[in-house]
Amino acid sequence: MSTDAAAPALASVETIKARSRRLRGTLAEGLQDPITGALHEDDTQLLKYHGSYQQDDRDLREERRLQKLEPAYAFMIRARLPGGVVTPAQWLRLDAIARTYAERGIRLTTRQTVQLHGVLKRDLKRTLQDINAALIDTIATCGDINRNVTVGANPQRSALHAALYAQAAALSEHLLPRTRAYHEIWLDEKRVAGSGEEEEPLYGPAYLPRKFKIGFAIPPDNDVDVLSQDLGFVAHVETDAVAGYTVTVGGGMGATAGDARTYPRIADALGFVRRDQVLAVATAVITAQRDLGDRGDRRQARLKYTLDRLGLDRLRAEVERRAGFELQPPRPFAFTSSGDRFGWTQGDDGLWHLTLRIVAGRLQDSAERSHLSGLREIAAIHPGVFRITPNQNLVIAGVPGQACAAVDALVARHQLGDFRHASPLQLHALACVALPTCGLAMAEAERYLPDLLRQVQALLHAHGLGDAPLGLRISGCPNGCSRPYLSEVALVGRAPGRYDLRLGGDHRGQRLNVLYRENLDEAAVLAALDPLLQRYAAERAAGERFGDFLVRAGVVVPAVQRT
Ligand code: SRM
Ligand code: SF4
Repeated sequence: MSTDAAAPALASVETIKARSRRLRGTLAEGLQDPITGALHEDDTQLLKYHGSYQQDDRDLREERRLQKLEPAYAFMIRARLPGGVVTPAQWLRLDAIARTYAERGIRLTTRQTVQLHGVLKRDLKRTLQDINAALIDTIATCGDINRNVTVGANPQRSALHAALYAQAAALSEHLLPRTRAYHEIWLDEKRVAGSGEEEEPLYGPAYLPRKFKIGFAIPPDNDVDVLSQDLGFVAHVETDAVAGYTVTVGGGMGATAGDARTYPRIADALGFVRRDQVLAVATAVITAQRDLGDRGDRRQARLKYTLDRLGLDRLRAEVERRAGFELQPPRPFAFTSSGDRFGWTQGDDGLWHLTLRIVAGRLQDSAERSHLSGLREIAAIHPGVFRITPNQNLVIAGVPGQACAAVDALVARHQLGDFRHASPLQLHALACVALPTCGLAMAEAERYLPDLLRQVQALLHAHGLGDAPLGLRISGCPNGCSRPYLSEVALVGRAPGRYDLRLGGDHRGQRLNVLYRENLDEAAVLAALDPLLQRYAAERAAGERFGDFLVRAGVVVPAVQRT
């Protein structure tokens, strides 16, 4: 057998990356083609590394097909905002850009950043230029590369948050690709000799085998769902300063329907590092995954599968060899919640922080509410920053005591204060974007969330559980963008109007839920929940959460729990 025949087949995306002249492809040419609203097929893969996806409006797909028109192509843009921090000046620019070029306002994501949807090809370059003019870029927010780095956003320990944010921002910079493709294509930087051949010392010419995600958690809060990240840093605090981090590896949510080789996975603790070792250990984990990850099968390419193939000890040895130091044993940590704290909190810096509930992260002006207008007015008077949470919510962070009343008045006027009336179920629910923009959606999620919550809330009321905290997450497909596999109750889309019902996650992000019933419509979901809620109301222990009760009562048997 020849060596070639024995080598694993390279996924076609690998070939596209390797031949792309460091992510350039023919993107610049394709942008100028006025005949189509789309880009060349290979370039749509490369575009992701520049922070954008080509999509089409799925509500219009069939109608346009019948009219023999090309799909209604438009682009989603994702910003790079480590830790979700945006200044008021930047917010005002993003708001103006969204109103000028995008549809459906601003979307806060589960990775603490903003997405714009519906940008037309002819406006794509100008939109990216305007975003960069706000001193925000979109580099590496998508694609097989390190993505937006998340940081716990709960505000009560502001000094600590500042330290972690600085560390995460530095790491995000350190992990950027070195190609100048982004600057040439979107920002008109001049091509120079060597353009297209830049060294990529960290990533190499074909970048990573698959996407890569990093999060920093500040116990006891686990709002970043740190155990769902490829690489996690759990902060250990001694005398009010970060002494170092327990490093976790191999988390991931994505699964493919019908492919049992794919699964959500909770990360394992790899070891403990000091603060000054973060860059080195991250580089070592990423290069290990670069060299040892599966490039022949994209469904097996995430770090979680590399880890399961190698085993934790071998991966640790690889990481230590590459980092040039030994990791200390992991230290114990405990989380109490993966949700946000709503309302005003005073930080240890004496300033005030207001966390607003933004349903499914969608900020829009409509007949009922004026979210964008309200945030514009707040940005105009706000001396602090905005902080997006990994639960799709928004913190107005760093408000001096004397300015709180003015912020409150604007929040009330523009109905940004839903959190004051919402039930725990409504406050903490997450939904991914799904239809009409997501090309992978099998069912509704964001658009269905309010309706679904009304139905489940009615069921809770019927059992006297109206105020019971219940974590519910819904995704339009098994990829799990709302991290549904960590939720007490999850709906995972399988087909229009049909969902797998999963139960028994905890509310701390430390236990995966379990498939309870497959492919249910709404009536069947509610019918399945009804007797379980009835039992919960009658049999729960004081303070016991629904997910924990289901496990204790033996309704579901969880596979893994990390404590
Ligand atoms: Fe995601 C793909 C939206 C967080 C797992 N995700 C997509 C795409 C880009 C669809 C596509 O590939 O064509 C979705 C675009 C929809 C749209 O119209 O905007 C999409 N993902 C989102 C967002 C916007 C969901 C949200 O409602 O907030 C989140 C944006 C994050 C960001 O700002 O960077 C988002 N995606 C996540 C998360 C949660 C997280 O990272 O904390 C996950 C699970 C964690 C993980 O990665 O394991 C996630 N998205 C996926 C996957 C499955 C990956 C896998 O290993 O199998 C895909 C599909 C893929 O990569 O092939 C995907
Ligand atoms: Fe799209 Fe599926 Fe992610 Fe939802 S979970 S945004 S449907 S890829």
